[in-house]
Amino acid sequence: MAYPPEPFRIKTVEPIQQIGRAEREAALRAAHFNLFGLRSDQIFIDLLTDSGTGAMSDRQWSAMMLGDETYAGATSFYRLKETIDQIFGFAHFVPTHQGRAAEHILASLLLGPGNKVPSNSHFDTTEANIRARGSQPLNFVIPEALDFELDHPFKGNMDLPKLEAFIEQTGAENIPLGMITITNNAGGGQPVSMENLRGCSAIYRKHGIPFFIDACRYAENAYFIQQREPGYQDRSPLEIAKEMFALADGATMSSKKDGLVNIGGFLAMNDDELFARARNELILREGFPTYGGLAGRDLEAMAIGLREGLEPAYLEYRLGQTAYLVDGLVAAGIPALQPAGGHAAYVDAGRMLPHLPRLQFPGQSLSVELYREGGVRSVELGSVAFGYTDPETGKEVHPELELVRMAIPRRMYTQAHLDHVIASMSAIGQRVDQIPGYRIVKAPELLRHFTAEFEPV
Ligand code: P70
Repeated sequence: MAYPPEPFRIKTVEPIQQIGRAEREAALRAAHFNLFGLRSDQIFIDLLTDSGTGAMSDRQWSAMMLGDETYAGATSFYRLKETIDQIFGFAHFVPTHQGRAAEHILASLLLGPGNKVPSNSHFDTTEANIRARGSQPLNFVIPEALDFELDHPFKGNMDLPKLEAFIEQTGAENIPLGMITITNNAGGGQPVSMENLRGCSAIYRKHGIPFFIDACRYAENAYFIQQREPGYQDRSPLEIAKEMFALADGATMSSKKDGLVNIGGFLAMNDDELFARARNELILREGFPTYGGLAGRDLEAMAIGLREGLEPAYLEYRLGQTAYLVDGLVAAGIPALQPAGGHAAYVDAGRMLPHLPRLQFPGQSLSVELYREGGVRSVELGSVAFGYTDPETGKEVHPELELVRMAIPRRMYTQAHLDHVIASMSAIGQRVDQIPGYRIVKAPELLRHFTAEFEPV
């Protein structure tokens, strides 16, 4: 496997440093063993998220100087509109300050108590926005997604027969919204094939269910399609993106991912009447429809970032870097999900720490240990982030996988940084049986991973 060199050189640098082991231990205690509670100057390499943490290009920074801060009708909006129209092709869109604001507006317009919303896998904020309306999120990713070593080109695919059976059983009238996440973040950043998107679209449309794509990492998904799906080798990521979105009725987007910006997102759709309501809701919650909670300069950065995120040389480097991290972990004997996804390496903490029961949160434990070992911040995506108390039985429900995710910010870290991450994980691999479990001391009801407090068992 060749890892292509960065298709850019570095013009601005931001110093980072590793604090000592005793200081890291104190930092962990002060943060109640929740890595969200750390200060960034306590972290050496921050792989908490690829969301809004990447480096902008010189072209983006210079475009920000052209930001038009007019309240209504800013030219920056129209420059963004040109980009979004070209890539996504929906009849309407509104900017939002980030992805969850788009999700919130969509959920508030379509969902009510007792409704169900299927997807391959909903991510945390989407799931929480659905639950917050009294509705139920459901995940129908293909069973191959759970097999960590299975080589499958599109582990993000929806299980179409299962989706179809679910709709027949539940009744389309109880499903006001159908979704799919590309790439599938909760399931390893794995792509969805065009064939699967087509099948999904056909099922939703047959039943008259509005089909919205959670598009955060759509460019990475498009590149995987080009590389892996027969018939797409000669199509550009832009052409593939257009084809994907033509299958849907709308999209929610966090541009903090494949839009290559530090803040921003949007909600796009075709339906005129729904859009009129979305616009009113936006004015109530976010701002006027030509800025939607963002500054004019943010719209400019997004207009350029969305285009840069689709450049083939960038995508080749980007996915190569993720593969480098995954290959390094696997070579060190760490159970990392294969094949590599788009934006992150995912480790099966349940398998790496088999002595810990799920209620001692092996994923939390491994992510704390990675910080302790190497000053590296990752995120737990297991029973803390996706576990919940069943409202009917009062019992704790665990997700299928107990994951730790190391997400790679875009255009930020080098191969040597990733070597440090691999070496830190590898060192933990030598002493797994000494690693303690954790218990939750305090947690809110929704999105508890962001603020929960823990202590070692
Ligand atoms: C991430 C962040 C955000 C996200 C997403 C998908 C598929 C919607 C959103 C919401 C969230 C996160 C998780 C752990 C630590 C820090 C941040 N994903 N759909 O890293 O978008 O954040 O803009 O409201 O992945 O995966 P937004």
